[in-house]
Amino acid sequence: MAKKYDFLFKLLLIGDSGVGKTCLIIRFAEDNFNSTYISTIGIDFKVKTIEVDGKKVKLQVWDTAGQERFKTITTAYYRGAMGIILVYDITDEKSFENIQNWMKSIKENASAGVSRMLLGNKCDIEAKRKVTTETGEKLAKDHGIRFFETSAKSCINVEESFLALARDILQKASKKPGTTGREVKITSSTEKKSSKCVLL
Ligand SMILES: Nc1nc2c(ncn2[C@@H]2O[C@H](COP(=O)(O)OP(=O)(O)OP(=O)(O)O)[C@@H](O)[C@H]2O)c(=O)[nH]1
Ligand SMILES: *[C@@H]1O[C@H](CO)[C@@H](O)[C@H](O)[C@H]1NC(C)=O
Ligand SMILES: *[C@@H]1O[C@H](CO)[C@@H](O)[C@H](O)[C@H]1NC(C)=O
Ligand SMILES: [Mg+2]
Repeated sequence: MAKKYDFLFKLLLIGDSGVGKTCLIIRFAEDNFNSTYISTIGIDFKVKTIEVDGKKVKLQVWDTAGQERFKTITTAYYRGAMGIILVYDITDEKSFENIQNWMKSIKENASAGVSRMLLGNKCDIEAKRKVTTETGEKLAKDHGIRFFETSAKSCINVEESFLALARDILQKASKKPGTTGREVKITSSTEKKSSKCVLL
């Protein structure tokens, strides 16, 4: 009987509509990309088990709709999140400016001590870049959080960023036992090994 996972972490992605939250989650969980844009309605989630420092960590990744009309539904999910990933689009200045509003939402609705991370997505379209890497880095530094530029399409820093956030949460959990979602499940089922990024 093998342990299925050692820890269960709930993560949440937020950010303006169209920045690529759903695509990042699909790239991470299924290693796939489809450029057909289907805007998320309300909330959805995917799971993936990864290995962090020798521990099996099951990530339950919640995908929120960026559209304003879903704000009431989506903010209700902030409280249960151990990690919140703020996403903007490097080709869309407005989505970057709005990060401060998403930060405010976290402050109002998430648990104190939630781990945050900032992602500048769509870094594959350098020609249309509006937000410099330095600008993104500076904002993250001001908030004392991690920063990555990612591409769900070209598979850049997707797995790396999720892993980094999971590691931060794991380290917090080890320091304060009993305060996060440690769960040990004894089952005999085996899970599919995570695939490496495949460009389609
Ligand atoms: N070039 C490029 N396009 C991307 C990338 N990620 C997402 N897109 C495109 O951006 C559009 C929006 O992506 P979604 O993942 O649906 O955006 P979202 O943030 O989930 O949007 P909402 O669900 O409305 O909040 C789609 O047409 C994607 O194909 C990327 O890394 N590079
Ligand atoms: C992409 O998604 C759309 C909508 O779900 C679907 O019709 C299309 O076949 C998909 N494309 C590929 C290449 O899978
Ligand atoms: C989020 O915070 C705002 C401001 O404090 C509050 O009005 C709203 O009810 C909160 N939403 C949830 C779902 O708790
Ligand atoms: Mg979406």
